[in-house]
Amino acid sequence: MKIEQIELLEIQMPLVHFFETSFGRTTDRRIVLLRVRADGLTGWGEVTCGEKPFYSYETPGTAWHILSDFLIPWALERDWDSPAALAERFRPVRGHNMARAALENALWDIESQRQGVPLAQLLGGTLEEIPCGVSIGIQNTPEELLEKIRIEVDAGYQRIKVKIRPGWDLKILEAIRSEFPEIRLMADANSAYTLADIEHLKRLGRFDLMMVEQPLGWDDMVDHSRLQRELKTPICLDESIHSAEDARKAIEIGACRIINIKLGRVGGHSAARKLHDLCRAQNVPVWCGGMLESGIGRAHNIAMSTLPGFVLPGDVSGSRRYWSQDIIDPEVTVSAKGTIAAPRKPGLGYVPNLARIEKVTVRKETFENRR
Ligand code: OSB
Ligand code: MG
Repeated sequence: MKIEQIELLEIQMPLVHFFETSFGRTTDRRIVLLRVRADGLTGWGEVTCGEKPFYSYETPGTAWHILSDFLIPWALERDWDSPAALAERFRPVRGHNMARAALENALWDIESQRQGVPLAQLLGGTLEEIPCGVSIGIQNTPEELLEKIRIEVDAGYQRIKVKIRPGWDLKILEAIRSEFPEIRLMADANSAYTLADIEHLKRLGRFDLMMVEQPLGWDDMVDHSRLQRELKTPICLDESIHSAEDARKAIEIGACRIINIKLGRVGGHSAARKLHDLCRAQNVPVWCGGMLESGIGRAHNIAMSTLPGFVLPGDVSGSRRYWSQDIIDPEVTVSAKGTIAAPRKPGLGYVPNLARIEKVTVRKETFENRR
């Protein structure tokens, strides 16, 4: 694969509804996209970091720096046999997984077009449709949250995840369960608690939650393993898992029973597949997390979610929940039974809407191959 040109673009789009977690509220998104031209084909990737270094240390600014000063020059220095070979070249960089994922994933898009198969198939995906859940942020009032849950349950989504933090947890879950006794429900704390809250967290056991996501430190596994021994509710790790190696260690010490895989957080499709394979061999269920992606990142998530170990509904949901108009055609839609059909066309299976992208682009830089 000979890369001819790489373009970095920053787009800005307001969310249809604010999204609030234990670390803050997001109303407007800034997203770095990457367009790669190679072998006469065009591939797209998305950097899935937040605007602020709260979920992880990466931001649009750090990603732009790491990509333009390191990863892009390396990608242009020679030809590549596969996207995995490029990912291997990135090894000297410590961390910055979301930056490297964007570039590697764009090459996966190109490679699947080159082979004339859907990206899902190239990755080894087998599911023809993926089960979908939604992640619902902290709202201004409990009533507004119940209203939001009602809308998503009626739309057919297979499970509801709500964000929790101290002061927005037991009472909220109590209210949800009294109105929705039967739904598949889980809670995501985004590291809002410590081991000192152990008695409090044990009370989550009353709500028949599928899991509690990342209750303790964003970089911790040891305390999570202590907590899991005391907790009936399965723990799912998100922030703490950056590789298959991390997953192996977490499983070995009993820090979780479920893992949320995010393409950006683990550094791209090659690493995500390794992590998936490891969890599958160990019978640890995985599901695909979300980062309020635009259509490009969402399409990559859909392809990954067709791998056979993605047995639980993920956070990959319809475009309309985020954007008045997404940047791909068609937009991502969800069936009445809460599934997204895996596209059957070669590549991502969704077409980037260039006019729409142009309209929301605020910064652009082009890197040409001069070899
Ligand atoms: O912890 O899963 C998370 C969004 C931004 C940062 C972290 C998380 C989330 C979500 C949203 O839960 C999932 C989505 O709808 O994209
Ligand atoms: Mg999470």
